[in-house]
Amino acid sequence: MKTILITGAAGDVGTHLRRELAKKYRIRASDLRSLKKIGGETYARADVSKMADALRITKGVDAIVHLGGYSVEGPWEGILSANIVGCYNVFEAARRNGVKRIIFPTSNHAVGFYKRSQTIDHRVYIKPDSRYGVSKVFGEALGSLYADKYGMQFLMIRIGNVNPEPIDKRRLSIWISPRDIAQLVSIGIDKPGIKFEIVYGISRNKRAWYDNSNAYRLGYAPQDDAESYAAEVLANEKPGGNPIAEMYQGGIFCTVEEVPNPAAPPKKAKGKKK
Ligand code: 15L
Repeated sequence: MKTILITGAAGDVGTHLRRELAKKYRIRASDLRSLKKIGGETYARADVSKMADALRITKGVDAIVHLGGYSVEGPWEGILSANIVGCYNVFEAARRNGVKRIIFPTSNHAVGFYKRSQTIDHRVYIKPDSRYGVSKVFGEALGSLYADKYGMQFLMIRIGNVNPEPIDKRRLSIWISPRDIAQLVSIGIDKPGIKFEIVYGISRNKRAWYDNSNAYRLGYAPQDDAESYAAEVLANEKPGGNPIAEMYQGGIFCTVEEVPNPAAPPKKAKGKKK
């Protein structure tokens, strides 16, 4: 049985994956936070923004699923240390420890500024919609470097939204069920011959904005389709959303005002002309 390290294991996606993959792999679950163990997994507390921690937790594993870091937009300092320094430390620690396989859950937000009217595949130029999206692009680029230079093997999964059910109209296009994401991650761990591949982490959604043929080529056979929930989801959808968010695939991450942006200059007070 292979031993796999899951970083960021206490988060939603990590918890779904640990439950789905508990019987298939020996899991080392790592996080800054404590977590409730599932099955026979072991727990390793770590802050991957520290190289010493990254070196310790990556030792002796067959593959790494690197989920650790911010999973939404956040202040630059946090994104820099958790997602950029953390990602570098994990990939570099893996290299030094001789771990060849890395599954990197990147995000739809790496390409969030494509319009919803477009269908994009894994070869499009990146269009990040946030600092978070940029950090995912960094992970994709670093993986590409480590694959070409050091012969490491990467499956980059641009995840839509992992949830037991799709939660709104946008997610009808990008939803992925826990069992489908577990299947994609298993392909990343076990499929021979992977060098560097980008796929989209979505179920077989009728309303998908992605041409996911690269995932299908690697053997992905999703079992779920968000369409089964469409009637209920659309009945609950409130009309009159933000037009920018509605236009782009990344939704609200594409707007300036509605995502907190601590880096933005303070607004000037209105109406006080001298
Ligand atoms: C993501 O990348 C996030 O990790 C997740 O929390 C959701 O925001 C998701 O994208 C989404 O776009 O729905």
